[in-house]
Amino acid sequence: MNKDNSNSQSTPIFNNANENTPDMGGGLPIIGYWAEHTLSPEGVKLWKTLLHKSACLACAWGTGGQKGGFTNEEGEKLQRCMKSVESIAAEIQPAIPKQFFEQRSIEELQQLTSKEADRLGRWSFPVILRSGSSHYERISWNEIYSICDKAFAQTPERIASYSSGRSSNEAAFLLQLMMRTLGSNNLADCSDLCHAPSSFGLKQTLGTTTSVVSLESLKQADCIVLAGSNAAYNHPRLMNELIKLRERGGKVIVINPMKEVGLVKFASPAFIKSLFTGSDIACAYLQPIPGSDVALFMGIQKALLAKGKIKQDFLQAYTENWQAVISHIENTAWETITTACGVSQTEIETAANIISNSQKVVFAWAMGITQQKNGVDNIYSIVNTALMTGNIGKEGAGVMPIRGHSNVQGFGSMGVTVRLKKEIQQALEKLLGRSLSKVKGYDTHALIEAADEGKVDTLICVGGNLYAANPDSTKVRRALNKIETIIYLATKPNLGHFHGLAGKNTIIIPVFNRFENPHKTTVESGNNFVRLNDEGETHLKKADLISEVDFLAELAHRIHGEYPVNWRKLQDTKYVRQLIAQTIPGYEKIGEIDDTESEFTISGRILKNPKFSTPSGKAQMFITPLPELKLPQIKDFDVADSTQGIVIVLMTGRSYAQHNTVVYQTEDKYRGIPHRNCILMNPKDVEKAGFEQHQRVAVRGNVGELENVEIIFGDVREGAGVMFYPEVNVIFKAEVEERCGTPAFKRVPVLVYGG
Ligand SMILES: Nc1nc2c(c(=O)[nH]1)N[C@H]1C(S)=C(S)[C@@H](COP(=O)(O)OP(=O)(O)OC[C@H]3O[C@@H](n4cnc5c(=O)[nH]c(N)nc54)[C@H](O)[C@@H]3O)O[C@H]1N2
Ligand SMILES: Nc1nc2c(c(=O)[nH]1)N[C@H]1C(S)=C(S)[C@@H](COP(=O)(O)OP(=O)(O)OC[C@H]3O[C@@H](n4cnc5c(=O)[nH]c(N)nc54)[C@H](O)[C@@H]3O)O[C@H]1N2
Ligand code: SF4
Ligand SMILES: [Mo]
Repeated sequence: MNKDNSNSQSTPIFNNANENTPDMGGGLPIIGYWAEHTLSPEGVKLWKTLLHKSACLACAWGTGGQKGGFTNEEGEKLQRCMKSVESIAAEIQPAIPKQFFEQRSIEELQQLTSKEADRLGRWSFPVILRSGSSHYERISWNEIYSICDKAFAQTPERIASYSSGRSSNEAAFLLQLMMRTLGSNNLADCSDLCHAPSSFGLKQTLGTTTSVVSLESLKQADCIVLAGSNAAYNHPRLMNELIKLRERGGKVIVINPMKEVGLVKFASPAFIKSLFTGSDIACAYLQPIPGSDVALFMGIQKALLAKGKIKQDFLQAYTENWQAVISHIENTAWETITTACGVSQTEIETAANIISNSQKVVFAWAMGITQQKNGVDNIYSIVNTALMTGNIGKEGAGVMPIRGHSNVQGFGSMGVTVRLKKEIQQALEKLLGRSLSKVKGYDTHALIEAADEGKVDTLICVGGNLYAANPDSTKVRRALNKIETIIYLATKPNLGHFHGLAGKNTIIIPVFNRFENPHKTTVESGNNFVRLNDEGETHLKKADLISEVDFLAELAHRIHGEYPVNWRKLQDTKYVRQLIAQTIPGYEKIGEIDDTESEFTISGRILKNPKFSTPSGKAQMFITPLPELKLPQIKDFDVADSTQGIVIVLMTGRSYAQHNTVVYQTEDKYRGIPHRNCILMNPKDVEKAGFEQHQRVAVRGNVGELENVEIIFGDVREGAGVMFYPEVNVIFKAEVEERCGTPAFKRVPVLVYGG
């Protein structure tokens, strides 16, 4: 069925949505979900958690904290979305029964899907899988620590950590201090798979690593350019800001090869009118070729140049290298640009006009921009556009990476990164009374490579799912198996605990989550706001859980004794916060937060003036090379020449009801995708290949194949398709952004064929 949503003049039209795609994102199903969960037997626990003074677990938009579970930093109420409920519902599951692991062998556990693994319940006592054993078994804390004593006595370069951004700032700080004191810089983190190109690119250009826009500032914008983000799924409260912006006459430009229904029209439960009729979101919806955003932004710049809309005085006063960037644009022909991005000059000019007619533009982006081989160039091209239009360094404007996990940004701030800030390095060296190791640490990509080469003996994973989050699952499994000891700190089981097994000992340490910790903790939102989480308690009454801070401090004490700090004293998180205040730039106020309970915006992050923390104090502009986007041919996939099929580019990402590698529900309601083993394609491509909707096909990447995949039509541009991770990670080895190791998850060439 062709959908025509053009009842409002400015709303883009749907061309190829399938018969199951609803007319708008959000809407009554969300209320239904809330009601179903909050009125169910688990409802009491759920409400208790929603009202607990702690930040939402799910995404980095950030809600909750000291002002109460539903309030954002601007004091606005009713700021919890259904994704928040979804993540809490998973955490308040009962414990996995005590006998469970005696009855289920690891082979059986390996048959579980992501959803089934998550539904097993909460980890509630520590377990170990020993080499040669077929079952996980309970292990005592004494034995855990004695295995750790040996594991952490290896050469520092052979010890590594991986972390995911759900834990606290305090746990993150301890992790990096423990590792760096040891002499290891191997602090791989999920941000390596995520926004690393944003941090890298922003550092080079503006001398910062995070958003320069606060929520308060966003509320003053009159235009938002939203590139490579499906905020309707992954940052639902941002949708309220887009709705309010449209209501005050502002404009939204969406750049995304896939027309996401919620970015066209979104019904938000926060506004009664919107809930029933839906609110228009995009004024212009540009659908470039996956991986071609640099070309599109260069097109916007070229259109602005042609109209004399470049703010030359601003460039002259506050930036460097602008002349080279401008002459590069002038020397790039329109045809080259439009061929590279697959968007017409007229459409690009429309977007450029909207930008130049606006006073305060915020450029926001997520994974469609970063998970590319040229992710850093993408950031450069966005920053260039913002600078050329004078949209950095004033209120209501700027650049805004939309961060993922609820404390992923805090992990970076605390120094859990392979690109440590100079200021932190100096503060740590002062604390240690010696230099930090100069050996370059492994980011996530390098960690897998090193493990596969037998260069890693010990790995500690603070949350996350290293196995399923990475491309080429078979290789990751093999690589992890070459590590002697892996220690997973986790709240709930995931595929990694059953497939990402160490050669000798795999240990699972069950931890409290954010709203259960026996002490206060803090987290940092993507908008640079630090939240305080109250102590809480767990519903798992007979469980043997430990807090991440307690475990890491005890481990560090055993490794380092009292050097350079009294680690056990740090089990009182107040003292960790004092250390953070002394070490981490912008975090001074955390030293008083226990007394004041005042949450705060990190100093030096929000740019209200065009003064930059670069060596020269000016913003740096970089020439952005056009990406080379060649596609392999059918024969390159090692199939017979006569094979009937089509080569397309997959954008791999999230369905509506999953949180990263954890699947909550199998269908993706807003894209009309009925189950996980589907490929969403443009009907024209399906026809070209001689297939039909709902036909079952094989999808082959460069290292594997998924079979029996159902074709679903969608409004994605020709030549592109969508599939879901973690399942799809089995079939491809990704290209990598060499400057920061981020896999090109959004440009995966595959052959779709009869199988
Ligand atoms: N409910 C929920 N919330 C989440 C998460 C979750 O899994 N579930 N995960 C959290 C995390 S860690 C993250 S990083 C974020 C992820 O949030 P997002 O980045 O919004 O999520 P993705 O599904 O990876 O894809 C984003 C969009 O990029 C588009 N895209 C793909 N390729 C290109 C391209 O070449 N150019 C452009 N312009 N667009 C492209 C896709 O069509 C898709 O709409 O969400 C966070 N919040
Ligand atoms: N193909 C493809 N692959 C991708 C992506 C993509 O778009 N496409 N996106 C990438 C991105 S952006 C990211 S961020 C990564 C995500 O990668 P990860 O962050 O490694 O994975 P998650 O699935 O978020 O990890 C979930 C697990 O964290 C644990 N956990 C939850 N809360 C806590 C807690 O409070 N403490 C502890 N210790 N553990 C906890 C639970 O055991 C849960 O099962 O995946 C990446 N992989
Ligand atoms: S937008 Fe993100 S932080 Fe806010 S309630 Fe929803 S999931 Fe939580
Ligand atoms: Mo992420």
